[in-house]
Amino acid sequence: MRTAYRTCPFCEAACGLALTVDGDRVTAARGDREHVFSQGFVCPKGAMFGQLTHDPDRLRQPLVNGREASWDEAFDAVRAGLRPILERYGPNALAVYLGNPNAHTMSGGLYVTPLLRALGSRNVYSASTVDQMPKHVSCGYLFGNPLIIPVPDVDRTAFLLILGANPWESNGSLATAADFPGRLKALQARGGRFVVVDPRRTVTASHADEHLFIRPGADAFLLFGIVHTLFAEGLVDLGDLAEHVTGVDEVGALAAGFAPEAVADACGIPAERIRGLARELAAAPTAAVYGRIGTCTVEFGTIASWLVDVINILTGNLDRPGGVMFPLAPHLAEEAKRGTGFRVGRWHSRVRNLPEVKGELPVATLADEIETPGDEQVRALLTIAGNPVLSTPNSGRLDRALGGLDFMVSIDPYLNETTRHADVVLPPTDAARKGHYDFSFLALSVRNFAAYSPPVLPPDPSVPDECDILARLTLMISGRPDTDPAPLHDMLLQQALRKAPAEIHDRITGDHPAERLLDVALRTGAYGLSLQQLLDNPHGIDLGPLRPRIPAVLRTPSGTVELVAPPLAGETARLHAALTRRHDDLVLVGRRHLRSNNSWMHNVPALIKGRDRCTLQVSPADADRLSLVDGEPAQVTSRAGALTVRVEVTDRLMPGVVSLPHGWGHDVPGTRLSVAATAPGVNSNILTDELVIDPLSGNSVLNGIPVELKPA
Ligand SMILES: Nc1nc2c(c(=O)[nH]1)N[C@H]1C(S)=C(S)[C@@H](COP(=O)(O)OP(=O)(O)OC[C@H]3O[C@@H](n4cnc5c(=O)[nH]c(N)nc54)[C@H](O)[C@@H]3O)O[C@H]1N2
Ligand SMILES: Nc1nc2c(c(=O)[nH]1)N[C@H]1C(S)=C(S)[C@@H](COP(=O)(O)OP(=O)(O)OC[C@H]3O[C@@H](n4cnc5c(=O)[nH]c(N)nc54)[C@H](O)[C@@H]3O)O[C@H]1N2
Ligand code: SF4
Ligand SMILES: [Mo]
Repeated sequence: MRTAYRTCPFCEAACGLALTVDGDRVTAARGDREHVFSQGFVCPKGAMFGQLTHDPDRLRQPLVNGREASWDEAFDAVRAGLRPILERYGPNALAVYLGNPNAHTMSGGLYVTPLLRALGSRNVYSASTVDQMPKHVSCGYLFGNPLIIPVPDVDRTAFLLILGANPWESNGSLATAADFPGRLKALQARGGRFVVVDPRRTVTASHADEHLFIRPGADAFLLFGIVHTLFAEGLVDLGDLAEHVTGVDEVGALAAGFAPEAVADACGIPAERIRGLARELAAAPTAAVYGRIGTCTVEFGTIASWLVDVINILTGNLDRPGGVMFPLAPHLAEEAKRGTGFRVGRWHSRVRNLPEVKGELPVATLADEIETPGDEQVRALLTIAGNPVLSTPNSGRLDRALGGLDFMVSIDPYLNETTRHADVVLPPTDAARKGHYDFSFLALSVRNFAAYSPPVLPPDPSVPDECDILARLTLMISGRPDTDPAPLHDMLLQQALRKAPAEIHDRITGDHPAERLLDVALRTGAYGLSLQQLLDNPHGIDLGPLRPRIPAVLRTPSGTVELVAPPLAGETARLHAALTRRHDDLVLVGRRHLRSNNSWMHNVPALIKGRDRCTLQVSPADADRLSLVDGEPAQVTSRAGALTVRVEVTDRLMPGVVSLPHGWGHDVPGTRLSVAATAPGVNSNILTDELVIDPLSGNSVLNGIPVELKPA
């Protein structure tokens, strides 16, 4: 028995785990008390690291047409399936869907981009357009690069306004903060305050100093009401930031039509309270506004995400301690250079003419591209670490569309609702046999730190590493011999070294291709670290609190924070017109539970035991009005679909709003999820509508879905 230390790969919090390893099994997982960032924090999902690793339902061999096959047979089948389609119809006939865990694996960080380059398809889709794409777009316009995203400095702020996020259960997103609950408690203990805006009284809201219900989809109105007040009451004060910001007067002009009185009814929040929030944000010694899923997955998601930072800027809180700041990850270099700015629409989707954003198209239109005949029709699909049949809007339609593909291949450890459609499933090794470095989340962390975890268990000779799987596919797609992934590994290393100073070339170390690429990035990164230093520090290396980075971080053409890009001004006019829309009687929002992670952790007994969590939460007022009884089934109908689910009456919901979690619905035939099937729940995305999107980002609308409800 030994103890091994490893970063938890399951959510964005990046907690350090201390794993007990007995032979080739991980028998226990607890929080690593010495970890520089998480200091022993662990949640129930991280504690199940061993159970997830050794889940008997995990695939350990590829499946070809549903039967177990050798890896050579499986790659032969992929070649035989893809080659005729690519030769006859070209690269756009093969679509790729990238799921959330790609942000949590080194293969996702290092090997997906080369694969997409080799393929050259315009049909690239990902979970980003059911998640955070509005934030990328708003930051792209403001700062010139969609990956430059400021995070709330929770450890030093005096006032935190949280909109549409429930970090007590999610542990945060686009803000890596292990033990988010502890950090919020510490904020209160040092005399600070935090306010939550959410149509549901979440666990986070119940710990907050104040909770405000808001009508789903209305955050952009609320935030404009705050901006209006800042201007009307002379509270705009950019402080040291002033010389680096352009467009302040233009924002004031855009806000003119959104006085608190004008937006109050649309938000369901009194005008005086909106004004009060503006005054508190302006008066606080430091303040941060933070918005997440509830502000992104709505029709005006980009405007809301933008206004979050507009307020941070107008109150002088961008890039200062206690406000919102830009992390500096150890694999990235700090260099001041003029940017070319951010643009979208380098190509458009074929059927709905939706613009490309960050190299991808909205997943809300994937079914259109598969179903609609034509030259450029999508005929084949590659999914990597994704379950779009449960996670994307109108998933009933997508489920049917996948059944009509000519060929589908999935890289995934589970035979689930999506991969059951695949002709070939390629299962990667489990997390215990992978090294781990957070390329995505160290760039979003509320404190700068570095951590690398080498594999905890030795490689399993019968299961290739995910980097090898992706390398072989990349070679195959380039029409090169693909039985050995090494030529691609070598090519990527040479590419990385070409940009690195000559003196580090002979110093690169690493047992694995991904480790060597990481070593190059660390040595050329901001802190001049090396792989060996990270290996020598299994509890991580603390790199200190966030530091101001403006102007070096900016990549706009002007070199300033550009407050009002033309697309945002245009969208503001559309938002203003929506002020007078009639409210829907009843709308659906989602929710997350501490023991669940999107769609793929319901096969661990300890995570699903206890009472049914996939219930439709309804307020007492709505239950009365609609004759719904707690514990009884109700039928829910939307434009896209209908389902029957058990009702849970709770005063945590704002009247007029009902809530159902996503990621459930494990009762379809053809999967291998024996535990999940015992408590399948229902798929909330049967109800969400693929036809409504946030036009600036292409993000799906997953909250505020109009529904009808009746006893079943
Ligand atoms: N209605 C509604 N829908 C939502 C949301 C919502 O709030 N409401 N949230 C959205 C959000 S934020 C997200 S991120 C998406 C998630 O959407 P997806 O990424 O499509 O779904 P996941 O459930 O995360 O599925 C992850 C898949 O990766 C597999 N997997 C796990 N680990 C690995 C690995 O190491 N390698 C590989 N290759 N595969 C692996 C799992 O088996 C699973 O099939 O869902 C979105 N959908
Ligand atoms: N336990 C657990 N942790 C997770 C995940 C998980 O599935 N389970 N998923 C991970 C992923 S991929 C992500 S992206 C993050 C997401 O992290 P969060 O954004 O913190 O997670 P959610 O619980 O979806 O919080 C969204 C909140 O928005 C509210 N809301 C809905 N509509 C609106 C609206 O219009 N306005 C406002 N103001 N609020 C609204 C909902 O009621 C909900 O409380 O969590 C990550 N962590
Ligand atoms: S909060 Fe996230 S990173 Fe931390 S243990 Fe839980 S799942 Fe893992
Ligand atoms: Mo997400």
